[in-house]
Amino acid sequence: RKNYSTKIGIVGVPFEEGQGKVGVANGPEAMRKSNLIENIKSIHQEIDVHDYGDVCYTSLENVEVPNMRKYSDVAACNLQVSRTVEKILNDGRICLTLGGDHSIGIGTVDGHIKAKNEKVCILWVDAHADLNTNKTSVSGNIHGMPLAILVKELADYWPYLPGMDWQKPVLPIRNVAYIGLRSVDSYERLIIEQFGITAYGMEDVENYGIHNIVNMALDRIDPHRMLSIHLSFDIDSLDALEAPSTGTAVRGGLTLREGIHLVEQIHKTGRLGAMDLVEVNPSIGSPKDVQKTVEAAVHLLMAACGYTRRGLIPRGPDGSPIR
Ligand code: 4U7
Ligand code: MN
Ligand code: MN
Ligand code: MN
Repeated sequence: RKNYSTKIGIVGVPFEEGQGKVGVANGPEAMRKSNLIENIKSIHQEIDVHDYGDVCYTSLENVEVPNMRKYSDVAACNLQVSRTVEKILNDGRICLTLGGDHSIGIGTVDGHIKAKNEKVCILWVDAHADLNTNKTSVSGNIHGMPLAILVKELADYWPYLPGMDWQKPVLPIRNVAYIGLRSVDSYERLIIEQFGITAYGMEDVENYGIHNIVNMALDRIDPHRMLSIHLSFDIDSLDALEAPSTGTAVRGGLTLREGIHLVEQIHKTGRLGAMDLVEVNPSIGSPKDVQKTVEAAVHLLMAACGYTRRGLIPRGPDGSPIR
């Protein structure tokens, strides 16, 4: 039986130390100022949305790991992210996390895995694979590493990560699928091939269409249709024309229509557990660029809550449509 939860929890993570550009920490504020909460409330009457505010953290002692910039901030912030996501899910809500850069995916996925006793699959919608370790990364930016930190199969490729003992790499790589890839580093590609990770790039979207790609991804990562779905949506999966205000824009990406369709389709499974909307940077581009990008993000988040482009069907007290 499908469970279209009407209980939503929102948390902001104003965090930008996972990459080098200033401004992505203001993503949550930009989405809230664009009336995110009010828009979600207006989807239908039964929606019950609670805003848990922004995650705060205090950086502990300054630990360092080679080629991981701002490591101690990332470790400290993600502990709080994980705890908050776990709590929101345990409150019986779908958890929407507003980033922030994509390094916060470490905490959101970890919290989801803890709340659902590992019964989780991951849909990573991104232009990039975010699968570097500190040994393969050319940038040292941790927003390019979250999946490599989370998956079980890559645990041996990491040195000891101090201050991250709360995070166990228990995620099976077969429960992860990518959609939207078009900028993959050579060591990331090697890992994808070696482990046979389900990975659909833009050429696959062109060949099969977004609807089939989503079904193909779910067939692979959740064949029995019983796992809680974690949708980690990097706004740079969208074409740079539709989401220009992001730190690592890549042209030739998903249209907003394809992005919205994907999220609507995941909502319709009734198994969406948590969604991240990351990498919106209001300091990049013109005011029009920022507005475009933030509006795209808000629409994607609304689709996760059941907003459809067909419009609202008025329903009576028993939930049946009034004609
Ligand atoms: B994002 C990159 F080298 N792979 O590791 C890296 F191309 O969260 C980019 O997907 C990472 O935006 C992009 O720095 C991380 C680079
Ligand atoms: Mn990413
Ligand atoms: Mn990306
Ligand atoms: Mn990025």
